[in-house]
Amino acid sequence: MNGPQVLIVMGSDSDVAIMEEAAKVLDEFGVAWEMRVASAHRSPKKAAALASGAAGRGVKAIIAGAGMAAHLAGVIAADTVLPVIAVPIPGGALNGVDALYAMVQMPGGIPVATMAIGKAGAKNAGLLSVQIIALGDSALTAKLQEYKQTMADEVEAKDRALQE
Ligand code: RP5
Repeated sequence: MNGPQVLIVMGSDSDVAIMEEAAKVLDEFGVAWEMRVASAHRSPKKAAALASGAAGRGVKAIIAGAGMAAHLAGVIAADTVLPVIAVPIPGGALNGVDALYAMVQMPGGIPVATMAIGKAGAKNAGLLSVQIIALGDSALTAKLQEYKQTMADEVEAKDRALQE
């Protein structure tokens, strides 16, 4: 199947600048993705249709980013058995804390893996979806190991530079 392995959904096009951090990571690992806008509040039928149709299209994980009263990840999780990863978007009066609480406080039975607020969260959502796909892909697992080693090498280089 040549379709996307990761579906990135966001509540508004105003979320793109944050959510593209997830797409960058997926590009780095050669994982195909698709980015869509669908709102839990403004277009709930579209959000549900994207969720229920994802598995049949070969999608392995869904990343959902939203701000304010961020119900999108939960709404997506209600309509799929695929893993759903949530990214709280900063902004508004509470600067993402509202979205974090809405996403992380899912009732028992509907899990959503909630990341940090903002760009770090979007980047980690990309990485977590790569890790999920890598469970059945040894080449991707090797790339993840290389990625971690590169991070460790960078820290080591910085530490060495401080000793000079
Ligand atoms: C949420 O409301 C979106 O995810 C976005 O973060 C926030 C504001 O949306 P816009 O008014 O910019 O479209 O649904």
